[in-house]
Amino acid sequence: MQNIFVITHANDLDGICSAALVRMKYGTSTDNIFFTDYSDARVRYAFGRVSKLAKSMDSVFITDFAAEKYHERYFMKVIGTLRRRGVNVIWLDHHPWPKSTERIAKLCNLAVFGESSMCATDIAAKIMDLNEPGVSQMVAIVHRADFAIYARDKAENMLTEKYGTLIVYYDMFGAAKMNMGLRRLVAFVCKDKLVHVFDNKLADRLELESDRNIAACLKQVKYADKGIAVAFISGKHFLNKQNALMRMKNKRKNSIVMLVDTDTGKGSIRNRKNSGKDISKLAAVLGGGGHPHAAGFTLKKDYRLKTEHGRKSLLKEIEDAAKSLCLC
Ligand SMILES: [Mn+2]
Repeated sequence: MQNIFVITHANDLDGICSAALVRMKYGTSTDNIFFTDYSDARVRYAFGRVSKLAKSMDSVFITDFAAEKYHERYFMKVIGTLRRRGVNVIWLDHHPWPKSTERIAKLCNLAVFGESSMCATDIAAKIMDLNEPGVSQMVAIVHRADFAIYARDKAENMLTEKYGTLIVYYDMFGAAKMNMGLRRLVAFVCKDKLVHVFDNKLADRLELESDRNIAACLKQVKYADKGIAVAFISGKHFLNKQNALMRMKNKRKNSIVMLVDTDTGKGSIRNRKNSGKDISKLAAVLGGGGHPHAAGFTLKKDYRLKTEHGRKSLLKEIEDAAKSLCLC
C-alpha cells in the first residue's frame, strides 16, 4: 500500500492545518506526520525518520517549512535519496527561499515557495483542490492567523490564541513527545473541529496559566530606551510568547518589544509593521537573526541574567546597539 508522509512546521497553526489538509485528502495516518522547527536536532529527527520509513511509490509532503540555507546540503542529500528510491516529494511552502536552495526545489516532484500572499494552508487547499465549506472556513482563519491579521470576530482571535498556546505547550517537549501532542491537534482539526477548541480543557487550563504569567511579566517590563521594552522571563514559567509580545506591543505603544529567557539566554524581538525599522540587525548583534519585524537570538555572552546587575548590563548593551543601528 502506498503511504503518505508529512513533515510540517511545528510552531504555528499554518503548519498544523496544512498537515491536516493532507490527512483529509489522503487519509494519512497521524503516525506519519512529523513536526519540525528550524533547529538542527528537530530537522534531522523529522527528515531522518521519514527517510527511514518512506518506500518506493510513497509520497512525502513538506508543508509550511522553508528550505533554509543552513540545511541546504542536508536537504539535497535526503531529498535526493528519497527521489532515487522512487518516493514522490511535494514541498508546499510560502516563505521565500534563498537563491542557492532553489536547486532543492528542482529535485522535488513539485515545489511551491515564495508565495508571499498565501499561507501554506492556502497553497495546500489549492493544490489538493479542497474547497468544501468547512475547509474554506478553516483556511480563511489560518490565513488571518498566519498573516497576523486581527479578525473582526473576537471569538476568532481567541481561538487562534488558544491554538498558539497549545502549540507552545506541545512544543516544549523533545521531538518525539512533541510529535505525539501535535498529532492529536491535527486529528482534532481534521474532524471539522477547528472552531471547537473552546471545549478543550487542557487549552483552557494552559490559557489561564499563560495569562497569569504574562500579566506578571508585563508588570516587570524594563526599558533599554523609551521605545524598547524588555521583559525577562524564566523558561520554568509557561507562557505563550507570541501573546506576551503582542500585549507588550499594545501596552504604552512600545515600538520594539523583547522577551529574554533568563535561563537559556534566548530572546525574541518584535516591532511594529509600519515602523520601517529592521530589528533583525539588532538580533544579529545579540546572536541571531530573522525578519525585519520578527527576529530571535541566543545571547553569545553569559550576562548572568539571574542577577540584577546582569540584566542591567544587557539592557545597556541593547540600548547601545539600538543607537548605533539608528533604531531609537
Ligand atoms: Mn506559515
